[in-house]
Amino acid sequence: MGVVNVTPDSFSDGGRYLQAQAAIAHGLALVQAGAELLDVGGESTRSGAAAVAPDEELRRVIPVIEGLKGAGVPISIDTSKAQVATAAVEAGAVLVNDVTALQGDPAMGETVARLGVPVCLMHMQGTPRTMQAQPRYGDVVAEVRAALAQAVARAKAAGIAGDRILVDPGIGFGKTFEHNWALLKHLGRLRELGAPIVLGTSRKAFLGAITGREKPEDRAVATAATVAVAASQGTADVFRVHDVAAARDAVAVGHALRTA
Ligand code: PMM
Repeated sequence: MGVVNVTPDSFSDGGRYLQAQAAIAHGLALVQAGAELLDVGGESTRSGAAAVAPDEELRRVIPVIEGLKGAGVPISIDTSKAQVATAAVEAGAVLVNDVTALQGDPAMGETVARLGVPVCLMHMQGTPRTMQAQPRYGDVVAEVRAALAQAVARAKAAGIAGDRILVDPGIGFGKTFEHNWALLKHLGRLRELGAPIVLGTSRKAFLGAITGREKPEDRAVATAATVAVAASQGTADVFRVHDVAAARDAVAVGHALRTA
């Protein structure tokens, strides 16, 4: 899954048209690099990030989804708003990636059920604004698994079919660096949930901490290492990454090791 962020901090100035064109070109380049799915998002979920109004989020993502729907790969919409999910699916998206696991918008569960598309339920402790203040767990793996089990139950109660649900441990979302490593090491314990697992380690701060690489764009090799490890363990089904070519090679390495 290649990441296409349409946020002001991802693409420098220029008009909205230029911004959409840049995002579309970037998405096409990710497909060229081997992405099998593109995740389009218009709201930054970075720690401390402010919320974006629905109208603004729509203005950012819809032209990009329309521009990418002929790219030959399915499009995912990274949003926690039912209104944005609806418009995105009408524009051509076929998966809703909700980092709040249906808790950000009370209408999201029923909306996804009505749209009939699959949904990725990600774990987060707190909200993007507060999540890194003091993440706390007794047993992080058990607690994330339990919270995701509840999220799956919530999704089913809203009418979403069980075979349309994916789960994600939410690396970096209300977790210390140690929590992230523990989740990566024991990711296989999420298999008990019976849902495909999405993993988003790409360029995140816990990789900067061990490599000394301060700039996120310098963390592609470290990201690929996490992808190779999870692929060798067979513990993730979808890798959400910015650097697709490196991640593909890492998947190939992990898979070869797993099947040797
Ligand atoms: N991470 C980010 C945004 N969306 N969605 C899922 N399912 N999993 C993630 O780990 C995830 C996500 C933050 O990363 P970005 O700001 O670099 O896109």
